[in-house]
Amino acid sequence: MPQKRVAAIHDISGFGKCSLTVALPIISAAKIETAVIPTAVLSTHTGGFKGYTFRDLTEDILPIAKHWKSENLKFDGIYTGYLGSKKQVSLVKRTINLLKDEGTLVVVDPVMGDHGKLYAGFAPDFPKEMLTLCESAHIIVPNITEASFMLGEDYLEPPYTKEYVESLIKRLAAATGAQVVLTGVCFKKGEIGASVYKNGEIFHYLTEREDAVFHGTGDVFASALTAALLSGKNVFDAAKIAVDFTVLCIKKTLEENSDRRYGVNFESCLSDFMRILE
Ligand code: PXL
Repeated sequence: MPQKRVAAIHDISGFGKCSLTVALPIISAAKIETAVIPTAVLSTHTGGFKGYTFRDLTEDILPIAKHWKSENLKFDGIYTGYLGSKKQVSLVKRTINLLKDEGTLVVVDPVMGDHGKLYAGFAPDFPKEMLTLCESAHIIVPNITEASFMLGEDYLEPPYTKEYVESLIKRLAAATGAQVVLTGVCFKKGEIGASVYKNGEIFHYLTEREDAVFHGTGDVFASALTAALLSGKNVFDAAKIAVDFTVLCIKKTLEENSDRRYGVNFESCLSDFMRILE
């Protein structure tokens, strides 16, 4: 089989293990080529560091895509994550249209917030804009905060009822036309997982939660999901693999007493990830 190729469109946060510094190694570990369109270069991510640098690369997004198009490069997948502005959202929509063909799987992670709050720098009307990018996707990967904000609703604290989670994913699927992999699902204390909606079918996968919140785990999850999908797994199996991998990374990180802003030790878990995909 020819090697698969993904275009990953995210920022580079130089320190703090998220976005491209997580997507590149995880998707590469699945033996998939990962071409990148960096949307910005930051010294660190924006979650808890003060005084970070931010080099905006908005003006480079479309020229990079047009150059790739002129070179006739083909992509099996396009995977988008953190985007810093409404303008970037609109340029990334155009980029997807330029680079995709019938066989291209488009995965949009509408990275905007967590635990009921938008990340630093996002205005309250940003989720509505992100929803329009989700319409370009085959699969979207919001957490509960992003899902509820895109639907114009208040965030609710876990645990959730099945009815609430199923209503969220069904309404997001109807609004976007995409399959939905919802993260941060929890029906009772002590568990964490994901719910998947595809063509009217719903699947929940929950596992034991570690009592810790690390930065970048959403990107670890979505990168693992994208890698598993392009390795031929169906969306239900891919979601299960991504949940297990993310929880394993958190467990491994808890063996050391590290700063939560520094992200997870996913590197130590890549060999397990590769084995699962074989
Ligand atoms: O992990 C999501 C993410 C990605 N990139 C940047 C961020 C964040 C979350 O805060 O700040 C720059």
